[in-house]
Amino acid sequence: MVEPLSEAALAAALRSRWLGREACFFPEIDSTNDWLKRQAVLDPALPDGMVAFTDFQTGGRGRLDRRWEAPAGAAVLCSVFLRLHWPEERANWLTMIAGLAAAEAIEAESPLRVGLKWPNDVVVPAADNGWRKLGGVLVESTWKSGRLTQVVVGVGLNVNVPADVFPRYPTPATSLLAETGQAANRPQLLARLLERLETHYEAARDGVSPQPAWAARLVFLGEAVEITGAGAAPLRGMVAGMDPWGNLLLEDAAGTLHTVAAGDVSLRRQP
Ligand code: BT5
Repeated sequence: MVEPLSEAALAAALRSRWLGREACFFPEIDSTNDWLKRQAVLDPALPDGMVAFTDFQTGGRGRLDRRWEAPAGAAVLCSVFLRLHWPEERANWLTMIAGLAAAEAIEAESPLRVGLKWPNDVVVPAADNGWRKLGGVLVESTWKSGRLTQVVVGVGLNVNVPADVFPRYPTPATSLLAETGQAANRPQLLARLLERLETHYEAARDGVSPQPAWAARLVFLGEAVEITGAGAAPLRGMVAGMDPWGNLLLEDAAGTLHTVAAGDVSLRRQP
C-alpha cells in the first residue's frame, strides 16, 4: 500500500522504544540534517533520538557538500539526533550502523538483497556485475575534548522513484520501485529503519562493534579498485577488508596494506 508520509503514519508503524518517538515531518525543508543541527543549537534539551523527516529537500546534502537529489514524495529522507559520549575511534560506527539499519529495513520491506559500499553507500547488485546506489548515509558530529558528544545521522533512500529520473552519477542510482517494480510503503520503511537503528545503536553504545555485520555486506571485497579523495593521488589496489574502526584495507601491487580513512571507491576495470 502506498501511504503518504506523516507523523501519524510513522507513529502508527513504529515499534521502537525511544528512537523516533519524537519526530517532526516537513512537506519541504532545506535538509533534515541541517534542521536538526539548528534545533540542537536552539534547544539544549533537544530529545535524544529526535527524528526529522520530509517529502522534499531543497538543499539535500551528501559528503563534501555534494548534492543529494530526490523528487518530491518518493523517497525516505530522514535524520536522527543522538547524544553520546564516545571515543573518537568509534566515529565511523555511526555510519556503519545507519547503513546496516537501512539494509535491514529494505530487506524487511522488499525482496532485495542489499550490500554496503564503503564508506556510506547502500547498494544493490546490477545485471552488469556492478552495483547501483539505492541510498546514502551522512553523519555529522560534534566533538568535545576528543569525545563525540552529539551526532546527526542522515539517511536518504530512493523508494518510489522512477528509474529514469536520476541523472548519470558516478555510481548509477536506482530505487526500490525500479528494482522490484512495486511501490513500497514509505512510513513502514522509515519505521523499520528507525527500529533497526535503535537496536544497532544500543549495541554499539554497549561497546559491541557493528564491524562484523557491516563487513559481511561489504561490496568489492577482493576486487581491484581505485580510491579517489583519500590523498593527492588516487590509490589503487585490491580491497582486503575493513579494520574494526571502519577504515578500508587496501592491498597495493607490492603487497603493502594501506588503511584508508575516507574516499570514494570505484571498480578498476583496466589493470
Ligand atoms: C551520500 O553522500 O550518499 C549521503 C546522502 C545522505 C542524504 C541524506 S537525506 C537526509 C539527510 N539530509 C541531508 O541533507 N542529507 C541526508 P555521498 O556519498 O557524498 O554521495 C553523494 C553523491 O551521490 C552525489 O554527488 C551524486 O553523485 C549521488 N547522488 C545524489 N543524489 C542521489 C540519489 N538520490 N541516489 C543515488 N545517488 C545520488
